Amino acid sequence: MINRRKFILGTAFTSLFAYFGITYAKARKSLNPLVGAKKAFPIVISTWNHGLAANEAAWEIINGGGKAIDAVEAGVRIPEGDPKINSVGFGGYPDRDGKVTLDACIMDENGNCGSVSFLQNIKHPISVARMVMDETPHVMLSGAGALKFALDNGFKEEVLLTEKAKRAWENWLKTSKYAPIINQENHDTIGLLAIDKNGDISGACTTSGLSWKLHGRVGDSPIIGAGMYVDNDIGGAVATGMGEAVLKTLGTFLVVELMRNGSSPQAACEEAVKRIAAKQNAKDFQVGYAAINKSGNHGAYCIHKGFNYALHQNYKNVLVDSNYLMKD
Ligand code: SD4
Repeated sequence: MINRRKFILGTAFTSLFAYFGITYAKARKSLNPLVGAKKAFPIVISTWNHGLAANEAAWEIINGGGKAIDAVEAGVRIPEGDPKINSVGFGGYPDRDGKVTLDACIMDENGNCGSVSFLQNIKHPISVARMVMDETPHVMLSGAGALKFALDNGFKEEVLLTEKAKRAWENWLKTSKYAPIINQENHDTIGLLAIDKNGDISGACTTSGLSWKLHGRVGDSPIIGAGMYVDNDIGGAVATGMGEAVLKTLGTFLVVELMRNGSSPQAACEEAVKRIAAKQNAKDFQVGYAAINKSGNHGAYCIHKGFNYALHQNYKNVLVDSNYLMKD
């Protein structure tokens, strides 16, 4: 027979557990606004119109049950290998000395990351960055060291300066006027984020950087937290445009931290763009951000009209114009 005392004690304990359970759930929700949010993944999002083809390659992997980290690498390899794209990998416009120098980084759901900067003559810098992540105790390799690492690991040295890019460079040499150009040729660095069916997030970013830059210049794209950042508990962000402006604000880290503190991906991208415009003269340069949160909601924002992004969600792959800050 249950005596009265035991019964009262049992009820009290049950109530206490229930109270703390609810309080804990509430606290967790207030700490992380995404707990309990409706899921909108798998999703792939990437910068500019060359993102459409990249998204397709990434989606194929994710849709087949593959991991986000494999999808983001496969996705950005498409523009890297396309000689018609003048801002990424093979066919990228060179620096002022006629050298194509490449920057790339990659990050997985466990916070592992790899990066290469100032890498020459390797068509797929993202795969070298992946190898830095997977096979070394380091995060970043640069210049001659990155090239040696790539060659030691089976990558082939190739000429990346196409005839078209060479002609554009020779044309530029006639005046050698260096001015940042807004939305150069309407396509640029590719930054790509994906959430796989498991809900895991990864990101990749790869570029030949600003055309006609000083030899040795490295932009935001290979810097974790500048060109790209992922936190599997929160979301991810990618950046494109004037790398110096992104570097000065560690833009993608900022976007993810804003989301951690409760901002939607859209609000976080807007705040990060405003942070640049508040302290830098952003009249003549472009920066664009795209972001996703853990539930698969996305956002994007940029300084000037012209930035667009490719979104693959619900089995549709579409190009979307980003809203922008400077309306006139
Ligand atoms: C860089 N953010 O090297 C890259 C390139 C880019 O518009 O996106 N240019 O600064």
